[in-house]
Amino acid sequence: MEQLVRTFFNTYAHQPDGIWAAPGRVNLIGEHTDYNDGFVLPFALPHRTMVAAARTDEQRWTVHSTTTGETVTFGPPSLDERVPGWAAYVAAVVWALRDAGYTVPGALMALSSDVPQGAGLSSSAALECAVLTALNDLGELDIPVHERPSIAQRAENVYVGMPCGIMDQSASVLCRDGHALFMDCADLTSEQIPLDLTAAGLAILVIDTRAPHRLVDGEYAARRAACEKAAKLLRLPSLRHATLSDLVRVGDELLRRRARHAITENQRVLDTIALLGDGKPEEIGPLMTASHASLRDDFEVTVPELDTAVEAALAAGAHGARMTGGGFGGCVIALVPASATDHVTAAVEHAFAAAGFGPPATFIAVPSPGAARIA
Ligand code: GAF
Repeated sequence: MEQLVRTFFNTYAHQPDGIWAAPGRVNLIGEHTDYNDGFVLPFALPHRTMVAAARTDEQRWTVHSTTTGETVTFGPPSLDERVPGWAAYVAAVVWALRDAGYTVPGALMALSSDVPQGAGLSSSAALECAVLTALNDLGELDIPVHERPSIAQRAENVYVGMPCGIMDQSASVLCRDGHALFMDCADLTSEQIPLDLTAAGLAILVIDTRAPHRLVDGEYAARRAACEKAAKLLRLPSLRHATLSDLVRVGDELLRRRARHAITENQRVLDTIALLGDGKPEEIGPLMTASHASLRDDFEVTVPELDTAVEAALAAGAHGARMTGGGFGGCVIALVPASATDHVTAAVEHAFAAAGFGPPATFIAVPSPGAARIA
């Protein structure tokens, strides 16, 4: 934080009005369900994007990235003239706020982040939600908290052009310390689910495969389109309303598998919630592993690095393991006995070396708070 304030001062020659932060996330279960009006269960990571910001009287926004060292200035962002690169996410939020009818204050901003980028841990949503929270406070916009994820999602869908669902922005805004966020993406209602893994002698080990995202945008959009096509075929508003017995009416084998993932994954989220409610967190492991198998076989969004990490973690004693996030690279989460963390980590590292993959990065995920002003 001190470093960020120093950078802000060196860039703009005065102090920021405050510092805001918003986290990345892992998703415990409920993958590729958000845009099907389904259920998700993410929790926020301690990794976050911080924004030091000061209000100005002009309709201009200047933003400095401590990652790239660049400073970018833009006027009111328009869809015809996009701001390029990382600053597009900042411009996107300003655009979406203005589009939603808010009078957005001009601002000077400096950003820093420890959310790994391109790892499927929602670094884009962390950036969007940190900027949105800062602008809300600087401009005293009083945006109801439950409306903020949709504005950030619209920024990404329309301005950036990524057709993501609502999960990541919801996690970044709404998550609470020590809890996972159970959300129904059909009506956007949510419930905070206590997740005290330490008390249960468990840990969620995050394994960042560092596999480069392959074709992620096009493939993500293709999965979303396939789900929408399957729902349309079934004459349903979304796959949320489909059941396994409907699948015989989907003639196309590929669409059938895509739909089957969305249907079975929703049930796995509900089963996970039930087990957590019964105080049996270690028993969610098989549901996580089944989720991974479905994402691998039916939804086809895994890559060999993700499958290898899951298999190695399970073989080394994890209760369950699955890819988390959009897939095509990124991270695996493994539910492990806390005492077995080092053993599972070593086993995954060994399997990666044997397969000729570069070394993975690992850390323990601790359920952390959502977006807020921190100074
Ligand atoms: C990405 C998207 F941004 C989310 O909306 C969600 O669809 C996820 O992939 C898959 O569950 O993180």
